[in-house]
Parts: sequence; structure tokens; C-alpha cells
Amino acid sequence: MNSSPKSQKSKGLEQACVQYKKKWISEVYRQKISRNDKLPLMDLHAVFTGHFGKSASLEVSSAGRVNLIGEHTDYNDGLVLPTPIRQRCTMLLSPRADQMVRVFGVQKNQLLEYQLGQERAGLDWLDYIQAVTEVLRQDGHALTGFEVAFSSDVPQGSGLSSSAALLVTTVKALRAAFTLPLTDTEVAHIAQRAENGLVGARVGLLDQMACSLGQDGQALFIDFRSFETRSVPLPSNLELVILHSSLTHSLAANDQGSRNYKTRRAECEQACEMLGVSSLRDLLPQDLPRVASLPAPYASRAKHVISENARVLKAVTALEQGDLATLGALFYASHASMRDDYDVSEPEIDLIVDLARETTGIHGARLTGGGFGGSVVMLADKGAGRKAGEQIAAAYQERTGIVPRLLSPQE
Ligand code: GAF
Repeated sequence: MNSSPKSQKSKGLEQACVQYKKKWISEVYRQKISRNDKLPLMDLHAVFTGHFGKSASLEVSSAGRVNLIGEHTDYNDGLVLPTPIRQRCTMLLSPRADQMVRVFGVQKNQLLEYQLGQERAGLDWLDYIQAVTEVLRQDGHALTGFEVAFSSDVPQGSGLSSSAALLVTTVKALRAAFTLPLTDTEVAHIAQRAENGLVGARVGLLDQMACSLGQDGQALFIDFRSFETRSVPLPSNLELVILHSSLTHSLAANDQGSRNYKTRRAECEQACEMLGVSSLRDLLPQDLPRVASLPAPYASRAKHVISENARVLKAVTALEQGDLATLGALFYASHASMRDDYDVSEPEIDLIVDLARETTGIHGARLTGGGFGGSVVMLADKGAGRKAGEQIAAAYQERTGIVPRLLSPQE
């Protein structure tokens, strides 16, 4: 059909207005985000409408997690104890009739797209969305295309599960949009398969379970052998301090010699082979003398996992009793084990833990997450956390010249 010159002109004007509006929205939000990394929900709705010309049909969000204790145990059939953090990933979504997927990532200020069924790795942050649709399609779930805008204030590479929060949010948003019959545990498994698959990081299941099942004010005890889960309320005398060292890490990283996540996993598998067990979970603290006869580094890697499982059990009891002194001692012991036996800490992270020891109101501190950078979680007396965290952050900055980020408690 031919359009008249007049209607062509008004169409051109309309397109110019849409382009101008998008540019304006991008600029306004880029400035907001560069200031504090977070976007109010109302603004995310405006971004969605600005980009896609309609309102979103649903909204889903998942918090990041801090692991209190139980590190590098998940892929060894072991025990963990995460809890949600305030920072979260929020996603707005609207289905389309065709197979096109269009995604606007607020923090990247970027709109990327692909066709369902043509997922391929290498498209930066879009890989997380592609990885999820690939797994859902493999499982036979019927999807159509969709439009998405998402925003996350879980800092990347901070050891606080920014990837899992995005993956879990994506699975849950698609579950809601296409009425997929999935439990929260199944959501976590799909998110892990997505991360192991197209994203290419061979991570365990801790982060996805924590992001999918975590409840505010509760720690989530998970036994990765029996798949038992149990909520453990955080005692009212406790406040968590989370300080991001600003050293970022990548779980997919393969290029730091032997100091990476993938190598640690392989070392555990080799230790099992040498010990003739199917998993390090088969061993208890009384087996440590036998484990000590392994060559380096296998003896110390296995020692960390075995001793860490025992610490998680003790931590659950201490948490239930509101016993911050015992819990704090377990935090310091866990950190020493990650530093000396598992070799996943960094001097800057050790400095934060040492500063915590000298700070009034702090009972314990440890590196949280996969390591090689990231955050330190500390136990503080209720009401003392902010001041203590600020003191530690200031001393860290003075000694290293690196500007850390105090993520919790909030002002
Ligand atoms: C990362 C991984 F993704 C988890 O699976 C877990 O192994 C953790 O490191 C270490 O406890 O967060």
C-alpha cells in the first residue's frame, strides 16, 4: 500500500519522537544508575514502556545471597548456609506472538535481541537469558518470544550471586508468563543447568537454590547429599555486615593459572579418586589423618571441605542459640581454611578480615562466595554494624587505595 507524502511525513515525525524519547530515557537512567546502581520499580516500568511501547504484563524479582558459611562444599555433596541480601534483580516481561526475544539491560543501558531456537554463546550478558530459554526449550516447555527490561543492584563479581539472581529471575518470569509447572527447586536446577551450559561456568547449586528459595530474615541450611533444606531464623541480636572489596572475580575465568574455580573443582575430584571415595562428603573429621597423606595440594583441598562441613553444622546450632561468639569463631576458622587450605582468598580480603578482628561490635568475618576477590561477610551486634562497617571500609581504603562498597547494613 502506498502512503501519501503527508502520512509519510507524520510517520517520520512519530519515529523521531520515539527515538528521542528512548535516548532521553537512557540518559536519565544512566545518570541515576551511575549514582547509586539501583532503579526504583516505577522507573523500570517507564523504561519498559519507553523501549517497547506498551506496559509490561508481569514483574518478578529475586534477591542475591550471602553465604554465611559452607564454601566450596555444594559441588562436594556438602552443607551450606546462605541468606538473601537486600540487593536484587527485578525483571518486567511481556510475551510476544512471534519468536523474537528483545531484552533491555538497565545497568548496561543496552537493548539486545535474538530468535528463540537460535541461542548461541558469546553475546555478553544476553547469554544468561539465552541460556535459560535454551534449557526450557530442551525440556519441551512451549515458549513464544518476549520483551524484557531488567535491573539489578547485586554487584557483579562480588561473590553475592549476581548471575544466579538474574538466571533465577528469568526462569521465574518465564514460569509466570507461560504458566510453566515448575517448583522453586526446579527453577534453581534449571538456572544451574543454564549457567553450566551456554554461560559456561561449571558452578554448583548453592547460589541458584539460595536465590530461588531464600526468605528474608532466615538462613537456608541445605544438605546437597540428601537435598534436605531447613530454614534457620537469624537471631534478633545479630546484624550482618557485607563489605565488597571491589576486587571482582569471574567463575568462568580460566586464565589465572591454577587459581580459579574450575581448578579447585577438579582438585576435589582428583582427591576423591586418590582416596577411593565417590565424594568428599563420604569423609568426616576423623578421616583427616588419612587425608593428610595425600600429596599437595589435594590434602589441603580435601581438608577444607571436610572441616567446612563440620563448621556448618556447628554454625546452625550457634545460630539457633543466638551464640554470636561461637558463630564468630567459626567464621574466622572458615576464613583461615579458605585462605590457607583452599587458597581462594586474596591479600586485600585477608586485610578486611584482620581489620574486623580489631573492630568493636564485630564477632566474626570471612570471605563469602567463590573467592579470588569479592566480599567479606561479618557478624555484628544489632545496631553496631553500620558504624563498624564504615570504620573497616575507611581503614581498608587508606591501606590499599581501593574504594570498597559497604552493601549492608544500609544507612
Ligand atoms: C560460587 C559457585 F557458584 C557456588 O556454586 C559455590 O561453589 C560457591 O562459589 C562457593 O561456595 O558462588
